[in-house]
Amino acid sequence: ATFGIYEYEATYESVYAHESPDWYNNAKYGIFIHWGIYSVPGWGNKGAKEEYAEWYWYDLNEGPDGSVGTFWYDLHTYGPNVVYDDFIQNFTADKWDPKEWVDLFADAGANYFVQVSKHHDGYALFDLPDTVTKRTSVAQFPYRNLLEELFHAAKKYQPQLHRAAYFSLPEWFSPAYKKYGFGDWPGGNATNPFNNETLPYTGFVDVDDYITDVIVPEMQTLADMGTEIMWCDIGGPNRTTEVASAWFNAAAKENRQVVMNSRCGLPGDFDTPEYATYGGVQVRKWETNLGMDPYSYGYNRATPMSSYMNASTIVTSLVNVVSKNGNFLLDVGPMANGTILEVEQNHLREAGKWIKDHGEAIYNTTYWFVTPEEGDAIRFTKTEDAFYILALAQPNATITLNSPVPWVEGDNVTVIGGDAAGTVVPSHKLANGSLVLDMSDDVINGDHWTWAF
Ligand code: FUL
Repeated sequence: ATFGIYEYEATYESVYAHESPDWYNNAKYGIFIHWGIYSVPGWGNKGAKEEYAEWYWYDLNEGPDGSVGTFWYDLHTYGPNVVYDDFIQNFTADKWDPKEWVDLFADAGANYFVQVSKHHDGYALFDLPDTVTKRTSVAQFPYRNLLEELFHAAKKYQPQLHRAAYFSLPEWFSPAYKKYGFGDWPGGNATNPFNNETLPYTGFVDVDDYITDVIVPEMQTLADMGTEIMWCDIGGPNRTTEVASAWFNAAAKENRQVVMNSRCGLPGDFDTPEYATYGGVQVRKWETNLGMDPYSYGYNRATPMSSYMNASTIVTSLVNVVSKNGNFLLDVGPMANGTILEVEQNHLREAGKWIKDHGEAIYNTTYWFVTPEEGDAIRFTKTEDAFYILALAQPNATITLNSPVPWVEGDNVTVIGGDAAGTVVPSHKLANGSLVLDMSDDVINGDHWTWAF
């Protein structure tokens, strides 16, 4: 018999039938990158109200009474004559080496990255026809196709390292978006917030319809550039059924599998809790996303270096998320010149050593149907041949597992990773079915952050 490729149709039901592919389910760990004009001022208030630094333009437009204080910060730092779009010329990328970035992602143990290709400020980091927008890093500073350069550099690590783009459907201040504006999004007001002077937009072009003439061609361009995840943001008005069905079909013909998140205006293939995780296993695939900065994706100069997520938290967060069927998408906020903070690089590399050393218990695993009680510092993963026990804190002389585990008399429990790798751990079941593991000092002291068996 011959089997044809399933052809997706431009309907909700058909696109909903698509599922996250194995490469994505198995990848577990990705690096998110928020880099754009907002990286130039790079600031979100710490104190009164913390804010994502990539929301600078929005917060600035909230004016003197805004909840974040960006208006005042901006006025004191740049004076009344500088407006958001003036930052474009300082978006230089002059120290940027995309090869260094992908080396870092590979050292971190990540299997994919998601680069912001266009955030809510409407500044695209890839090339688009003049009829769609001139608000791009190709038509303006730094006059480079940043997304393409990064995708190209990542070829060094293919097929391991998958390449993807984040894409905001709404653009706060695009005049064309205004008619679709919803909630309290300001939409279409390019005014100097200090004197209310109306300013020319930088690069938005006149189009008949924002969705048809801007969003659809932009998403298609990302698909053509080979994004493996359509990592949309915000959703809202869209023509995603058309774009996604054509994209799924085209990718399948090239023997590629692609995946779409839950923010393209449709349910998509996986959920995207933000700075949050679930308490237990979610059968539907999910991916948490959060910054190494405690509350910003974009670079925030107000964040003390000591607040960035350290290697131990990276590792334990990854283990926790993976045990519940999630992926971990961890964000870095590069500076406008294209450098990633040393503190972020160091912590990513340090965590990467542990992650690779214990990769057997992380990558290509799936979840066990129970998550131990919260507070119980134990997590499980499994493959077809093995069951993994991960202790999120240094074990005592014995570990008693009160959750059901697939252990039968004679099964071997051995240490994965660390100095005691390969050590067999004596194990027995109690009358009530709990599994007991006896830890030697070598095992207890043989690892750090998370102990894997
Ligand atoms: C949110 C955005 O508003 C944030 O700035 C960030 O991009 C996050 C991943 O998604 O909805």
